[in-house]
Amino acid sequence: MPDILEQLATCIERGKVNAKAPYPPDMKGEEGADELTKKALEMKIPPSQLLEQSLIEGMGRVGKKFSEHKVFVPDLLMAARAMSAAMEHLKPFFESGEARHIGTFVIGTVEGDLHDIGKNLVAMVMEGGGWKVIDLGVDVPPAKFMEALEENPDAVVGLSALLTTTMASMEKTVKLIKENKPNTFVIVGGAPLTEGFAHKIGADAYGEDPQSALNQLSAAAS
Ligand code: B1M
Repeated sequence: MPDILEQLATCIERGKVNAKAPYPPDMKGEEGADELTKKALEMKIPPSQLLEQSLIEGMGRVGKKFSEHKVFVPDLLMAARAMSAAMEHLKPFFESGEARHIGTFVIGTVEGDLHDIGKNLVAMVMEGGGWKVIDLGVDVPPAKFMEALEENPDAVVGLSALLTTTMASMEKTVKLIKENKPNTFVIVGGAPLTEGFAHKIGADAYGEDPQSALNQLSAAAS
């Protein structure tokens, strides 16, 4: 792998956004995801290689450490920022079709629930994993998920719930999706959930954390 790809993967993993960014302190003054992505594109490294070997690789490393409780929410947020800085340079290639997303992921926090921190982390890690993310926000009624599926028929759906009371709206949402689009892959997650609950309500998968959601969806897509 060219050195620049490994350097860029490290910037994503460590959350080094650009040369001016003071974080992380041990990388102060070094080039970050912003400059290195630009340089790699100038070196004619294909955007898809950049995406897979640097951006997805870096986010994968930090996501795995998060699952293992070796890093925490702020580390994941900084990694996502570095990822966004890199993605700004890759956007034109996605728009032209030169680079492709793995698939489309529609995510939202279910109706009645306003918690979005975990949902946002899942969205960031999925984006970092090469998925196009459509984030419907919080307090999303079941019908709004269906609307998103009408517009993106091949999308997979992620539902988040943080309240025991809103687990019921999660069940309602899964039911509506499965009744109307039985082939849609649905993954659910959130602190009060269990794998058993996910299966009971008819979801296809339970994501314990963002990385586990990414791994399961990427496996289902391949
Ligand atoms: Co609320 N709240 N809250 N709250 N809040 C909890 C969840 C609670 C456990 C606190 C408590 O009582 N100890 C409790 C729920 C009890 C229950 O039902 N079992 C609770 C309550 C009761 C409430 C209110 C009802 C309080 C009130 O008004 N009386 C109210 C409800 C409002 C509503 O939603 N309608 C309420 C409001 C709020 C705030 C608005 C103040 C704020 C939310 C701000 C926001 O999200 N923008 C808030 C917060 C911050 C919390 C706590 C403190 C933190 C939640 C959080 O962000 N955790 C929480 C207590 C706690 O957890 N210590 C609490 C960090 C986040 C990274 O973790 O969301 O679990 P989490 O996401 C994880 C995984 O679950 C997973 O990945 C993430 C990363 O590992 N994951 C997925 C999540 N979604 C996934 C989807 C996937 C896969 C994985 O696939 C699709």
